[in-house]
Amino acid sequence: MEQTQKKVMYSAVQPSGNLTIGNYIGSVRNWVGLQQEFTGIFAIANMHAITVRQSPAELRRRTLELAALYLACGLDPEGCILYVQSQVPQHAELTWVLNTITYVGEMERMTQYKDKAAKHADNINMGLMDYPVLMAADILLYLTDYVPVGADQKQHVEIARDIAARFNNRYGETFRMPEPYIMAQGARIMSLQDPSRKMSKSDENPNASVYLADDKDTIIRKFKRAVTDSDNCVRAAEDKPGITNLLAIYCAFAGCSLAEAERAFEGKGYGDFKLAVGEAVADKLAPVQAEQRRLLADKAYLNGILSQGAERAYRIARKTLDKVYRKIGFYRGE
Ligand code: ATP
Ligand code: LTN
Repeated sequence: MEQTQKKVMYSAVQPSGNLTIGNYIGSVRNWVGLQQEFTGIFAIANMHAITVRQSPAELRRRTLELAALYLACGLDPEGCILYVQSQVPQHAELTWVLNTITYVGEMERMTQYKDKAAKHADNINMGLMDYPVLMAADILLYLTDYVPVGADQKQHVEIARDIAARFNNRYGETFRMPEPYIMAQGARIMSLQDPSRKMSKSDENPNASVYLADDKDTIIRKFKRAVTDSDNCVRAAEDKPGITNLLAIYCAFAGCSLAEAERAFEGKGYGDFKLAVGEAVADKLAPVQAEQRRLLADKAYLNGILSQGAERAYRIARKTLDKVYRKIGFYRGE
C-alpha cells in the first residue's frame, strides 16, 4: 500500500454511455466530497462495459470523456489514483482465481444480471454473468475499506464481501473486508418518464434521463415533461414518486434539505417547481461541462494522468495478486 493512514475508498463507472445526473449524484459527486478523508482510487470500468455490446470507437472516446469528467467534477489527480481498468492486468487475473470460489447459482441470482439478461436476451454472455466477480476483483485488489456507489450496486459489494470471506477462510487472511458507502440522499435517482425505474445511462428514451452533457434548454425541457401526479402540491410522499424524485434531484443540486425544499415551494405549482429544478441542475452543470471541454482539448494532459494512475494502481494490484498466487500454491519460480 502507499504510505498513508487513511482508509481506502474505491469506485468506478463504466464508460458505457453518456453519464446521467443519477450517476453524478449517486457516485462521482460523493467521491469528490470524500477525497480528503480517504485515499481515493477510481477506475474507468471499460472491462465491465464490454459485457454489453459497445462500438469500439465510442468506447475509446467515452473512456477519455469519463476521465475528463472525473477531473471536471473535482477529483484531484495528485491525491487520488485515476486509471483505466484494462491497463492493470491484475483485474483479469484475480477475476480468474475468484471465479473458482464463486458459484454459478450466486451469479444467476444477481438483480443486475437478471435485468441485463432480460434486456439483452440475444447476448447473455459469460462476461455478463461474471460481472460481479470482476467487480469483486477490482475492489479486493486495492485492500479497499469503502466502496461509494449508488444503491443499485449494494448487492455487488455484498457479494464481493462474501467472496473475500470465502477466500480468507480457505487460504488464510488475505483480503480486507470492504463496505458499501451509500449516501442517505440521492442513492437512487429515478427515470423522469417512469419514476418506478432507476434513471440509467443506457435507457433508450432520451427524455427519461438528464445527461451531464445536456444544455440548459434541453435540461429544462426534460424536467418540464417529467411524469408526475396531478395534485399540484410539491411534497414528498410514497404515492407521489415523480415529485419525490424531482425533490431529491432539487435538493442534491441546490444543496438543501427536503424540508427546506418543501417549504420553498409551498403554495407553488408544478410548473414553477419543475422550472426551478431545471435551473438548479443546469446552473450546477455548466461549469463542469466547460471544464470537461477544456480538459478534452488537452489530450496529452489526460493521457499523462491516466498513465501515471495506471502505474500507481499497478504497483498496489501486483502486490495483492502476488500474495494471492502464493496462498493458492501457484508456481512462482525461485
Ligand atoms: P448502465 O445503464 O450502462 O448499466 P448505469 O447508469 O446504471 O449504467 P453504472 O456505470 O452502472 O451506471 O453506475 C455508475 C455509478 O452510478 C454506480 O455507483 C451506480 O450505483 C450509480 N448510479 C447509477 N444509476 C444511478 C441512479 N439512478 N441513482 C443513483 N446512483 C446511480
Ligand atoms: N459495476 C459498477 C461499476 C464498477 C464498480 C467497480 C463500482 C466496476 N467496478 C468497483 C465500485 C467498485 C457500476 O457502477 N455499475
